[in-house]
Amino acid sequence: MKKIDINKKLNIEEILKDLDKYRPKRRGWIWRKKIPNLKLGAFTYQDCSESLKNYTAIPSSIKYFNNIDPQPDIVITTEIASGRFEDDIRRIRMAAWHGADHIMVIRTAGQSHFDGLLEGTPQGTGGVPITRKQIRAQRKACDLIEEEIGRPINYHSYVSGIAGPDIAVMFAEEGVNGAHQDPQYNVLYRNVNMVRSFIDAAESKKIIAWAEIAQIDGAHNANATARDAWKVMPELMVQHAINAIFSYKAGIPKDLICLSTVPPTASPAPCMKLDLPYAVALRDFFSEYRMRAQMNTKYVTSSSREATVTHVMNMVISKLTSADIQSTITPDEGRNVPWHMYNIEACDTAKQTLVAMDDLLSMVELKKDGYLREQARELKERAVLFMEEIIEAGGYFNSVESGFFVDSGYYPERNGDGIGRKIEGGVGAGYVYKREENYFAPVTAHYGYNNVAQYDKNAVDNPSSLIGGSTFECPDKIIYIDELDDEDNVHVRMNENKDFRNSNMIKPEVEWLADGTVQVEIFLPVDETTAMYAAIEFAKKMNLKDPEVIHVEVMNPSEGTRVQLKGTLDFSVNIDELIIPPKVDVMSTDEIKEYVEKYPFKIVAGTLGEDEHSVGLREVIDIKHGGIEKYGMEVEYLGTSVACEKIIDAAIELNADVILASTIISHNNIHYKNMKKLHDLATEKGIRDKIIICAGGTQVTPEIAKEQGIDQGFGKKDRGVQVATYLVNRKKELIDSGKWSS
Ligand code: Z97
Repeated sequence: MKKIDINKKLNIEEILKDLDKYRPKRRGWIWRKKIPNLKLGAFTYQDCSESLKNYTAIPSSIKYFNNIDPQPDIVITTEIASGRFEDDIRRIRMAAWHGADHIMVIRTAGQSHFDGLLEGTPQGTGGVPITRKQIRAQRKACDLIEEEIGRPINYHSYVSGIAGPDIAVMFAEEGVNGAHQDPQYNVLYRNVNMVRSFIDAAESKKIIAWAEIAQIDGAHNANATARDAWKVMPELMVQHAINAIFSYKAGIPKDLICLSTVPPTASPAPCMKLDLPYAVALRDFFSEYRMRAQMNTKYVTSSSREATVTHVMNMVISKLTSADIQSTITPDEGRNVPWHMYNIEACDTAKQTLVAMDDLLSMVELKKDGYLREQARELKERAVLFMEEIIEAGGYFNSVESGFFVDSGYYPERNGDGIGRKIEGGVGAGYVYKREENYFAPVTAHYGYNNVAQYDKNAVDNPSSLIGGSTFECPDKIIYIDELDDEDNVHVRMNENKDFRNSNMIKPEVEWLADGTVQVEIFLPVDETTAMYAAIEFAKKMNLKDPEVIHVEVMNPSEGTRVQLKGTLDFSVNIDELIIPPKVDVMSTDEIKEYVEKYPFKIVAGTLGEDEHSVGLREVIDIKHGGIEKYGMEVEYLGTSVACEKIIDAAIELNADVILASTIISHNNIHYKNMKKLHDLATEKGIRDKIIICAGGTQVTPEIAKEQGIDQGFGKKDRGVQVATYLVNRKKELIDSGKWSS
């Protein structure tokens, strides 16, 4: 398989080629490798892991920290859910570059009710229907991307619903590394029959164990479903307990059993007082297991700002209680717009926040007594009480039938509004049969009674040896079915947008290549309702098709409202027709400083003639505005309206090697005249070849400046760094060419 060219787009056609023969490079979940005392740039990190080969650092790093990209030791998840797996592959690559190493593929709505495996690549809504082809293509892409970034990627989806065991088998065959598996999820939220769910779970968990898949449970769904999420904390612990011990007994090692923890509440509730004791109680109970920390999505709205704060607060808890996997849910949850940029933004939020708290636990300790511990103890006691009540009621099935779960009461109080399911009811009821006495499955990773000895006593521990290996041991036995649907398949979809694939034509995109979607942010000085309707009108006039408000926030009921809307554009841009001016490279702060230290600069500066406009020049000079002083260049500022003669005399007197003159006024072409005058005077006084003369101003360009005989001109967009870069390069040039002695 060809490696990815890091400077090129992923070639999806190439990934789809020969998929029938593709085998995943590895199986099993991989944790990050922690590197204590990791030195990066000016800093030493304690809770970071191996750095990436290729990455995109957060913006401040690119600008101020030499592009370092410390990777926390916690695995970072991103959820991929556009409905088209071919576009999600591109999103996986972007997310991986930003620090995600756990790619969770959301299944299409209600897939739990499909009673078998789907084939092909149907387009989904709210996720993709999980099929072998999609999984294989994405695992293949992950295999390539992980080489590119230099870190393993854990690929993940869901083993649930009626076809749970079938999916587990396919995941094991295809090298899937993580999976949600929790029969309680099926029972409570998908109304799958409970007996069937638990039997299926036993088989699925056995297979998950064989494939060394990390398992995440489903307790957090109670949190998201409950009316008041903080009231179901004891029940969440009970659900974790049931699935954790079940999984362990089915053979999954404890360090691959991950509790899906969610801080139950969010600000404006005093969330730390509720969420932290809960997290501590959970760690007390389940210290041998792993914690997958998901953010609170229950109280997420369409405000991306608010969601980000919740996410960050949740990560404080993750850090204080040492979570192992950090999820990154985004405003997508509140808006139902799973867009590339929000996936990536949330990965950056996680990375930035976790790195910010590096080594926090060496400075801060959770109190061993007082409110935190009392509260944690109280929660644990109520959880134990809940579990005892389940046993009293005759076990889990009876307690579900009695509506114990997701009740809105503050346990042990019950409001009688829990989710009740019938033992004999639900989807798939009545399809559980006792295995026959001679039942036999030639599968080593098989759960429960499997009458092998009658065939071969030596094969008892390895039943698949009787058929020369099952698909797990002999992947060549896997039957790969390609697209069966002529209309809904990846080739048809890619043909529809082929004009935008590796071409010079581009269109905006948020989820699918060339979907044309854009987001517009508008502030209108009116109330909420008026603003929403007015925003749609503005969007229509901007030629946006199907405009839709996705977020609205009142700034003040009378003064105005902020509206975010989305819409689509039905035109494209030809990038070959763009006129892009060549990029002027600027030097890094360190590079300039280093040079200035070796070759100091003495600069005289002022605004010329009768020009009183000093703001631009001051910005170029002053350290506070990022001006050239910050690089150690010494500047003698002569003030405003300085005569050309005076600047030249000052330069001679101070033995300066640079003159920076500002000339904003341009009537009568006075700026031309003054620049020329500077050059002429310097020549007259015999210093022209000893001095670099630069001028700046709104009407100044390098061409105009040079025409007047001076060295360089700077315009509106130039700042200190452009001027400093030029001065360093020019001085180097003069020294290298022997015109100046060093
Ligand atoms: C998370 N944001 O990170 P279906 N089994 C379990 C689940 O939790 C889920 C499914 C199956 C969430 C992920 C919600 N969880 C989204 C234990 C879904 C999926 O394909 O929707 O039928 O089942 O956990």
